[in-house]
Amino acid sequence: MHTINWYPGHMAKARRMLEDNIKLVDMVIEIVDARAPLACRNPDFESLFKNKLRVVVLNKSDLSSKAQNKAWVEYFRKKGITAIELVSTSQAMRKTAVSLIEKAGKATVQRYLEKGIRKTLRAMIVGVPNAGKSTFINRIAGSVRAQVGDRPGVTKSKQWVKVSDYLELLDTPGLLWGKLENETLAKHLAYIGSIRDDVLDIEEISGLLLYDLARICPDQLKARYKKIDTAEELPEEYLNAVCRSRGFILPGGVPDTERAARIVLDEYRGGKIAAVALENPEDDPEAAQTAESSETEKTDAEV
Ligand SMILES: Nc1nc2c(ncn2[C@@H]2O[C@H](COP(=O)(O)OP(=O)(O)O)[C@@H](O)[C@H]2O)c(=O)[nH]1
Ligand SMILES: [Mg+2]
Repeated sequence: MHTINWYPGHMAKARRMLEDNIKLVDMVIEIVDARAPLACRNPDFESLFKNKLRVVVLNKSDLSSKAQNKAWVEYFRKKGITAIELVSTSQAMRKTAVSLIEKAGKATVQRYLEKGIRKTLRAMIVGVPNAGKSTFINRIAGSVRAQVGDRPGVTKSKQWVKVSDYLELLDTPGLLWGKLENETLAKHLAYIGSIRDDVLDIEEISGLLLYDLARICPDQLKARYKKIDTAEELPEEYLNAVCRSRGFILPGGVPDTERAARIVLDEYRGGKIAAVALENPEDDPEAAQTAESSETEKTDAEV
């Protein structure tokens, strides 16, 4: 798709920063959007995060379906990676997140204890833009944030948030690039707001989103935008139908497709259209390959 010919210049810089920060941590917590876990991840992670404890957070799980969240947790479990569904915006998430992180680090902490070392595990949050990294960190940090920042020797730029007795979290998240080389997955990244809208043709993107949603969740789409015909084959016609549904008509009877495009993207990203994922585990093009290598990955990750 020519719409997303975006090479992220700032991503190259983000990657260098990430590589530096990775050296400081024992654990990497990947925040992915539960609606598009494949798009949010990248094959580079395997080498980048080698020898690190790893946890995947299916964030915004409130914007997907229970069954799909469950299937994704299972998908990661088979790869030897602990995953949980989370809603980072919810007050109640702290307890769930902390127990997950503790569980993932437990064996390592135990190994150190056996050698007489009281190890403080250090973790960092990584994820594509808009996945919910800042929200996650703020929730986890809560009121303990100030206390940690005051510790001597902690510079302003690298602050550690104490999560539990033996876990600290780097308060600056690492920015990751998603799967831009795959057109379908790049499109998903645009839908979920991980690619800046100012480098996108938002009318084209929202037309494509509506077209895809007409196939994934036609009833909910029609409930939201009454004039949509879910059998329509032309993406741009979906946007015109939204204009008619909402009365976005400019003087002269011209549909205000730009306004409709912004509204559709906002409503989709805010979870107002349907609680459903764009991707399912069986969409993984590397699924077959992964099944074969899952044994070796498992021993690495289950430390
Ligand atoms: N519905 C929902 N929205 C979330 C969740 N987590 C984060 N958000 C929203 O997603 C947007 C991006 O979050 P942010 O933490 O800034 O993402 P970052 O770019 O990865 O740091 C914000 O509007 C958050 O309120 C979640 O679990 N559910
Ligand atoms: Mg942020």
